[in-house]
Amino acid sequence: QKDPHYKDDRDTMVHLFEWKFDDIADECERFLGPMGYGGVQVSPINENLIMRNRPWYERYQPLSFKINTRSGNESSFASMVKRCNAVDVRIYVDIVVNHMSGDANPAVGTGGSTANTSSRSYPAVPFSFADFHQPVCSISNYNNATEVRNCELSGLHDLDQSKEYVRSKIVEFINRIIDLGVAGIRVDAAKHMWPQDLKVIYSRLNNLSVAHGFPAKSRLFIYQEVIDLGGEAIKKGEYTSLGRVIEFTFGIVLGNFFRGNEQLKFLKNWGNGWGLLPSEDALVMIDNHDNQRGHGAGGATILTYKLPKQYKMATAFELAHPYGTTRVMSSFNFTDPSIGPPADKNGSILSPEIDPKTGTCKNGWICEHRWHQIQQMVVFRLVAKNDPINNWWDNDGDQIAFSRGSNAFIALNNDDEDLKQSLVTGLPAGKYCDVITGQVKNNKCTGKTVEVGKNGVAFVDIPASAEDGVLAIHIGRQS
Ligand code: QV4
Ligand code: CA
Repeated sequence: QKDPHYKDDRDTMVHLFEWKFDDIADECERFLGPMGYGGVQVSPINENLIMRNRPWYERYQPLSFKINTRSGNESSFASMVKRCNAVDVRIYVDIVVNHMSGDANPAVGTGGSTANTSSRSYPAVPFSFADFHQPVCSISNYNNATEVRNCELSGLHDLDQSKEYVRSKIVEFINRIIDLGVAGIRVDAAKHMWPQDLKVIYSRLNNLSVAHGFPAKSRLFIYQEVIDLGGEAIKKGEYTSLGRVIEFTFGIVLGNFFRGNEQLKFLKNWGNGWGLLPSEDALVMIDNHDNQRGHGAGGATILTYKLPKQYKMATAFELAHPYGTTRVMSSFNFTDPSIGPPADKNGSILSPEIDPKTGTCKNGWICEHRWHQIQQMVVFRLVAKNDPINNWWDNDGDQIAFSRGSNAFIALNNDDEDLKQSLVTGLPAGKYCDVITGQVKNNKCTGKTVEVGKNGVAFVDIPASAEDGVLAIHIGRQS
């Protein structure tokens, strides 16, 4: 349950936050598949409460398990999963099963279902009063594990997963999407559910669909949202026997580093230790849909697309480092942290428009996953394979470099001084194209060419004023 089931030697998933299913399918075929991405996390797919002004977070207030949201319906979902699997890109669904909606009157869903929220009546499932934790209480003390799991998170009506009927409805929903060909789930608010209840639910899930191309007896990839920065009653380690856990410390610490608050040289032993989970238990990112806008944990240290140079450096480090299963965020532009995705007057989500020249997105979509530097680091990661970090170098300050075995080499400069150094790259002798400043086009490198000598040494030059403080070369891009 910790294996993302990437096809062949693919790597890294992207969260296409709030994208429509048809657009995701197109993106799998025209970009993610060809580029080497391993999978896509999609926003919650089951029917949610329609809220005034359509904030993004309405999708975390379920009204039923019907697949019907602003991203599409069950048939467009099924077709997306098929089309993405066909180009070797896996689909992961964000599952919201800790709770249903908060109070709303009237409560009408994206699939037309209604609910009487104050009496906990959700006829489209159906759930009723007895399926929710009682007595009703709200979470305020995170030092009390029972309160965190049995009370309401921000007024969201809290399902009781110890009840057989509740379990059966959750299992039925997840099994339905397994049979449609998904490879995994993000378990929203896992911290707010008892591990023993989740264990029972997970144990009843079907194997992945052989009809959709998964090897026999493959188990669903499970990664759980348990925010544990230390100091609370609930520990991330309580969930690692069940699946992976999203390691929130990762992006917070790296955000702090690449904002310049810590010297990069201290990243030499980054990974296990550092208060991070063991690598094989962790799913990591620089930012997510919550903490990029001040929800969840992390606050102002989180780096986002809004600080592009530092963000790309932190992402390059994430993808170059062997720790964890990596996820890349793909956002829409916002200033108001509540605002939903780009939409028309009727609230229908707009498709991202892609600039044919640059391959970047327009009309409100940021598409970090298409940024040249990020997309190229995804390739770097799959070329690096499982090779260890070798040839670590630092200037005793904010300049670092390391190789991944003899497949790939990266240098980062977060210093006020230029980086101009002969460094051991670990790579075979030859001419390499720096994938950050350019690419190989018609057999020519459009960016910096790096010459590695017979001894594996190359001259590395990253000016302090460079647009990107990164240089990255690997055996897949020689010129
Ligand atoms: C408000 C008040 C409450 C009051 C309630 C009563 O704040 O005090 O009890 O009204 O009516 C929205 C609003 C929130 C509102 C709530 C109910 O922001 O103010 O409560 O709706 O109407 C997302 C957003 C939340 C949003 C929620 C539901 O982040 O702001 O709440 O969706 O729309 C913790 C958890 C972690 C969680 C994180 C944000 O441990 O699990 O907080 N992260 C996940 C998701 C996240 C999502 C949820 C959980 C809930 O990643 O996106 O919350 O599904 O760290
Ligand atoms: Ca709960």
